[in-house]
Amino acid sequence: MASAARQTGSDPRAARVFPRNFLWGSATASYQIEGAASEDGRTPSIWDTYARTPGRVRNGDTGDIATDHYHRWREDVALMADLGLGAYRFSLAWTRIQPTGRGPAVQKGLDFYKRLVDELLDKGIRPVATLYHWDLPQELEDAGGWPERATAERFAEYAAIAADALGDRVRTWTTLNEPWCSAFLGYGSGVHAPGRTDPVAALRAAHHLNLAHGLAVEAVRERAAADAQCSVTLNIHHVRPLTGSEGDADAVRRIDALANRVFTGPMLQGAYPEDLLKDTAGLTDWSFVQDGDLERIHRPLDFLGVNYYTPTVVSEADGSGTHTSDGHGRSDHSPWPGADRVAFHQPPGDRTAMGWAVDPTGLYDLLRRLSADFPDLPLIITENGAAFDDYADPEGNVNDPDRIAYLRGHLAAVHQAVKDGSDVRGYFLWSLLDNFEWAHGYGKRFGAVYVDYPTGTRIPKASARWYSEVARTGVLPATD
Ligand code: GCO
Repeated sequence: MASAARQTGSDPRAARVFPRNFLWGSATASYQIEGAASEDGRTPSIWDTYARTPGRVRNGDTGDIATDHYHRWREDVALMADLGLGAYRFSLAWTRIQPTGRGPAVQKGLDFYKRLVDELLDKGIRPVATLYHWDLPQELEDAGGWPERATAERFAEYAAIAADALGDRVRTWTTLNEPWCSAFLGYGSGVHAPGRTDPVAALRAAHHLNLAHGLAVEAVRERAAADAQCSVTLNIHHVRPLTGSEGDADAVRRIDALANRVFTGPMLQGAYPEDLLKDTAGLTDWSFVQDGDLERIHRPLDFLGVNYYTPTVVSEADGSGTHTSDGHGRSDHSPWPGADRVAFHQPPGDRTAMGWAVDPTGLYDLLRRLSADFPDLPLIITENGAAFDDYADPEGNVNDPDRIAYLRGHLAAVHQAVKDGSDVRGYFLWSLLDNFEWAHGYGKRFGAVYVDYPTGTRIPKASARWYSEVARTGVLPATD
């Protein structure tokens, strides 16, 4: 916070007023909250399989029950309405809609999302639907998964089904959430489902996710309302060099290519970056990119969704080091194909329960850079937030001053970026509820609302009240 203020020259004692139509929301994802893993025809996704594999997820936790949102959705929408939120970002579970990843839809699955969306609309909350937040149908993984082109084709069919069913109600669509994680953590380091560790498979997966995105945009645009907005959400890494050396600058370039430009290149500019192709030439010739793919991937978008938690610090290395301090989990396999000579460093500053450094200047810099690189593309922060070791006190209150400080600092950075010219249209707090934090299971609490897992009881934390006030007024209050 102090450093954000220093860098941006803003006065933390002044109230900050956000633009009038700024969207205030919260976000979740299907596998992390729904539970009801085998209800109404839902079949396993790669995350069900992964979570049930011993040793993969802390404590053996699975999403079988999660926050039981599949049964408590009405209560959860009421919570959002109480908090005065204007928008809700959620994801559709592919295997609830198409259990095998192919063929006709299951009506009960579609009906669940129709009811949810109707309830949101009834309460004046804008639904923002993500088609894919990492829960690939297991049957499609068994057929080869994202490294195979056919998976992108199946995704386009699923997107068409979803848009046919919900396109009259949902006006804001996101194709993929953080395809970097799907490709490089799922197929490179293996710390996410499906847990494969093959650098070439990771690069192939990245391309087929790009293709899936382009095909899905096409499918949604053909079917949804004429004013429907299409987007993708990327966890753009804000990469900083450890020192001012040339070698460290090159490490930044490499990681920026693998983390960011591998997606923004084809999606927003219609080409893979030359330096990425060169850096990975020892692994693959990229011949899986077929004629016409880049045109299909490069589709006009209405906004770019940006997820930001912490910056990434890198330096040049001799290749003997480890990539494990990149904040993405421990593995003997790197999620950075062709970047063996890069070392990752813990950025300075306070840490969240994830061990991630709290640094709002990273968000400010990232927004400014995106605005410079893509001046005509509006931005929405589709995730930002922090895990802390929250607990309910004997009176049943959950006080989370660290989360309030985190949100305050990051919202100040967003405000400053807007003031300096970035076209940021909204902010979604991750997350509405404590939920299944992937390989960390239920051990990490990101919610504005506390979940008592044994009973499913929801308790809005102090940060939920604080955020509610910001959302209602559009004003980030002065610190004192
Ligand atoms: C993400 C993830 C969320 C995580 C959050 C905290 O999109 O990274 O979508 O599902 O829970 O980022 O790690």
